[in-house]
Amino acid sequence: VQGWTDTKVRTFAETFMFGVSTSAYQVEGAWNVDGKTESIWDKYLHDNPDVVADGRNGDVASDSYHNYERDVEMLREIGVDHYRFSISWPRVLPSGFPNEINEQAFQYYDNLINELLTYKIEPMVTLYHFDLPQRLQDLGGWANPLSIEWFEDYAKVVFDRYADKVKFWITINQPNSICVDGYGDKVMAPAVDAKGIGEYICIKNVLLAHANAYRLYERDYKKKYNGNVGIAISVNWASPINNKTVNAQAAELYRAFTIDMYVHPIWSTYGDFPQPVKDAVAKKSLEQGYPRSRLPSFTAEEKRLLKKSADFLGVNHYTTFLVKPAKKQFSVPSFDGDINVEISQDDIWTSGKSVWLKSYPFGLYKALLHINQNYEYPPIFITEHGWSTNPGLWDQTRVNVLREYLKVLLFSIEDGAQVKGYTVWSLMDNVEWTSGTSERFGLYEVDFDSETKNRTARLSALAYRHIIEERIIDDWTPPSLKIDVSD
Ligand code: GBH
Repeated sequence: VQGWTDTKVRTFAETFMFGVSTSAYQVEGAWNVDGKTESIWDKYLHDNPDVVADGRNGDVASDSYHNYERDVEMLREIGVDHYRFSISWPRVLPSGFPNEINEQAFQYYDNLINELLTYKIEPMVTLYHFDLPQRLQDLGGWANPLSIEWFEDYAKVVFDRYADKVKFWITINQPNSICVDGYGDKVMAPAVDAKGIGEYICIKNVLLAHANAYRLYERDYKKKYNGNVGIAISVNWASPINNKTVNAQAAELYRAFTIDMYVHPIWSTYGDFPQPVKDAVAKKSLEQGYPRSRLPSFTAEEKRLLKKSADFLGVNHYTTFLVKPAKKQFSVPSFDGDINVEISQDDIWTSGKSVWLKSYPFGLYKALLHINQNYEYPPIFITEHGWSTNPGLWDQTRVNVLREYLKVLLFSIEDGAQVKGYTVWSLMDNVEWTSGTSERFGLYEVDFDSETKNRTARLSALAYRHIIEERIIDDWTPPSLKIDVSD
């Protein structure tokens, strides 16, 4: 673009899709209703109630299982083009396998999807958003290479049921959270914490599970239904803390481990993990006495399977980190030790309620530029972007942050980023994993103390509605917090 301060009015195209997102464990509740079995998150938080900041787990959550009509009413109030939600694997396949299909559970998703279609809201379905059936975890979860087949079989059941109605599919949400936080730490279920080993096994299997599901759709559904299948990847930005060469190199390596690790196997011209990641893990592994790299390799066939196994890249972008080489010692072995950097954030950036969440809108531009430069302008969907606050309806900071990032998104699109849509995390307050309900991400506030989990529009819901209607970013303020679906 010419400059960031020109007076040109930039608008989102009519075809640009605006939406909001949720995930099954975080909103559905009904954790053991109608034959649903435990997911790894049910098990983790049932067994360790103390790890949840405010003690509120996903047993009831926002109770969307019993509130789909109200949820769709909220979507109509905002006027979204699409709704991104996820299907709970242990709800529809209680054993984890398709030997037993839970018809009652599917009724819920039938109702939700039909209600969306009635109001011309495009369903965007995530097959896996962190809630593996515990029964499959007992068999090793994503560390077992058979998980690739388990996922394919589950995907087939869901594709069979909804391919005629759902045109946007996301196989897996954020492999880094699943694997680095779940297999190399206790931040996320299943809290395996097999540092330096578990992450990489999991990443390999999750990527192949994605690719297999993509190939399944391509082979058996694409011709007839013409839907799009992608994967959602955490693409936060990372800048050197200052322009010293060592810091620039550290930031580059950090991006290779956090972004390219997942994007490169699918979108690069030769597939496979990024070379700097392969080199770094191999070198450390040998130094540490392992006979081979702790990072497993892909066979030639697996690389072919992965290459171009997505119709679009789902980008989850929240924040930016500042990077420098580490002074401290990390555990040996570990993912952090393999990268060997320290990350921080600038104190002058506006802070969200979550400790890791600070606003640096230009980071979105840099992240999209990075994708374009390295992967030849893939079609992109922003599948998550959002902001956390305390409870309360007057969320002016969220409004400001969404507007600032959307302005930057317009610049990015003007400069060539192939962004087809944008999705706010989240439609409503929900269970923010181990933070419980202490961090609120919703455009709608949820009263978790009320029997019916009442939902009320925040200022940001109205501001977002205005953006969707006008397709521009301005300083509009609503006369009141009243929202009416009929006008
Ligand atoms: C997304 O993750 C998730 O997809 C979504 O379910 C979630 O509700 C939303 O964002 C808001 O968090 O160790 O300090 O980094 C965003 C990435 C990864 C950020 C895990 C928080 C743990 C805290 N998240 N991370 S920290």
